[in-house]
Amino acid sequence: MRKKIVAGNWKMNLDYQQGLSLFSEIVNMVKDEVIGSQQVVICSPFIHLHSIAQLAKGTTQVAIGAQNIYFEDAGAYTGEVSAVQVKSTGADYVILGHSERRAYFGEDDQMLRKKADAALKHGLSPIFCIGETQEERESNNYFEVIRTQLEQGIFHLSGDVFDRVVLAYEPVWAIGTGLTASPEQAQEVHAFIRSELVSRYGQDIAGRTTLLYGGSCNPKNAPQLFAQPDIDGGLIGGASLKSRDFTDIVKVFN
Ligand code: 3PY
Repeated sequence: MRKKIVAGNWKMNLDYQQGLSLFSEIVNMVKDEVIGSQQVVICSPFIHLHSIAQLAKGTTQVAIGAQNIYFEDAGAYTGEVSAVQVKSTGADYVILGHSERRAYFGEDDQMLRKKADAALKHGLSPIFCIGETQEERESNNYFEVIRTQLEQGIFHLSGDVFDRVVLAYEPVWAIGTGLTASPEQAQEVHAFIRSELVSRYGQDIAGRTTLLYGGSCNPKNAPQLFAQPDIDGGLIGGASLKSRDFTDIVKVFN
């Protein structure tokens, strides 16, 4: 059985107090309302990590993640934050390769593979994002784009460490646009990713790998998306900033 995960990506939102309040609301709602074994992960800005990890103590259902790391462990890299530092806050996950980081901060597959190595070396599970742009979808070569992102960015890992990786399919054309992939479109790509996993790592690991859908996922579309056989949860942007919406998405797995 694969782990079902609903992860919130807060992006660069919420000041320190707002983050703590939202997190407390989410933890309380999860404690009161979530009856399944799904894992909730909140990926906050760095400023919240330590404090929300303290608030999460006592609940195994809510874990903490960062949204980025640098690949070196320490040193003269002004403004960067390492995997060692993130792990020391109490976080267990980190989002890597989000399309906003690829587009605005020039992160390419070569850099991402080093970040994935650093994350795993220091006990963080990467939530590794892949997905095609609108242009790539329209020109019908999105499978090739996704295959390249997997091969160049994450498939260098051996099977024993790959077991700790979560993949998130986030079509770039569905991020911050209000457009969502239809359940059929999302399932088509998830099934393709699963088949790539089978070719690279074999049936067992492919069957155990959690594949999330991300891109304007909300309480309305989540039930149909999560009902697809190869969709094991979501990476949630805007809707993760509202405790009710986010918890309703988590509860789809109840
Ligand atoms: C979105 O839903 O817009 C996201 O980018 C989730 O990571």
